[in-house]
Amino acid sequence: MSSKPVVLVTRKLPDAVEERLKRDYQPMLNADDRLYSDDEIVDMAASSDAILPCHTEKFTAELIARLPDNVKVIANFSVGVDHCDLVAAKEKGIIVTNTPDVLSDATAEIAIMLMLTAARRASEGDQMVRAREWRDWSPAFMVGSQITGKRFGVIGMGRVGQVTAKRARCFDMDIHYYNRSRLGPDLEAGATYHETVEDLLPHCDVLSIHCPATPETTGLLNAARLALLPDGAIVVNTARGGVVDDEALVGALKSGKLWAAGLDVFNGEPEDIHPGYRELGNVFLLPHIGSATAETRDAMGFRALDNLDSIFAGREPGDRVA
Ligand code: 8YV
Repeated sequence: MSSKPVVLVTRKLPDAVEERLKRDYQPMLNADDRLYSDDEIVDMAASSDAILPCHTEKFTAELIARLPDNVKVIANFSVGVDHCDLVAAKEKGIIVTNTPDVLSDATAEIAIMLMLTAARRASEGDQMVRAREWRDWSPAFMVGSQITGKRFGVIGMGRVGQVTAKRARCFDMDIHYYNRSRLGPDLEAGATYHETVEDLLPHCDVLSIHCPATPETTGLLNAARLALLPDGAIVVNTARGGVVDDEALVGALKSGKLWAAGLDVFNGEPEDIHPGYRELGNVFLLPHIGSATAETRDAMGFRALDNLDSIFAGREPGDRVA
């Protein structure tokens, strides 16, 4: 019987996922959950048939070129694949997969939470109570912006965008969206399609970003586009920081053009995010936890393993992206 494939697992994964890995593969686990350097990845890859990474490991063209030929697969534990140079992987004959679908509900929960926290001044309120600065109450105290019945705009109506729009409908919100292609009537579910981002923006009391980070979407939400939003709009980002021009967003939050923003993802995360965000009261900030629920983490791991199982059984994986 041939020996089980060796899988380099770059981060600590949920127990149930690691159990399945131990049952079906020879995993190289990262019990301490330490961030590996490129050199360490290359060293450990010398004896690996596959790598199971997270978005924390950047598979640049340079790193991919350094991987030994025995590495046949990069089975990501993530839906986003902007941390992988897919062209370089394809050229080297490495199969790349991701984990779509399974994190849509969890990410939609965070997007709705960010919308509400931004609208209702949760950062300021929480800070005030913790700092013992809450001294009074009046009808004018901590007045927020109500979202019920307002317009909810989505850039990128893929799986996460669709679930988030569905949840927003519970607040009687009117859904508008931009997507590279228009959805069929079933998936659109009454939402209004706009052919360009510029057409969409004037219709967004809340704008929620759900498109992938690609060269085309880098800096998409820039000063010119922010100016097209209605005054007092709210921006929510659970996709990738790269879609936003930080200087422009900070400027719009400072000037009062925007009411607030709720952000889970950042350029330069985790440590090197735009300093303006930390100083503003009208932003609610989270540390990239869109998919961080126990249920979803298990499902992401199992989905990555389903892809590996298919590949090592000689079948096409369900979620191949390169
Ligand atoms: C994950 C994400 O936590 O899957 C993605 O693309 O952004 C996150 O929800 C992370 O990427 C896991 O590697």
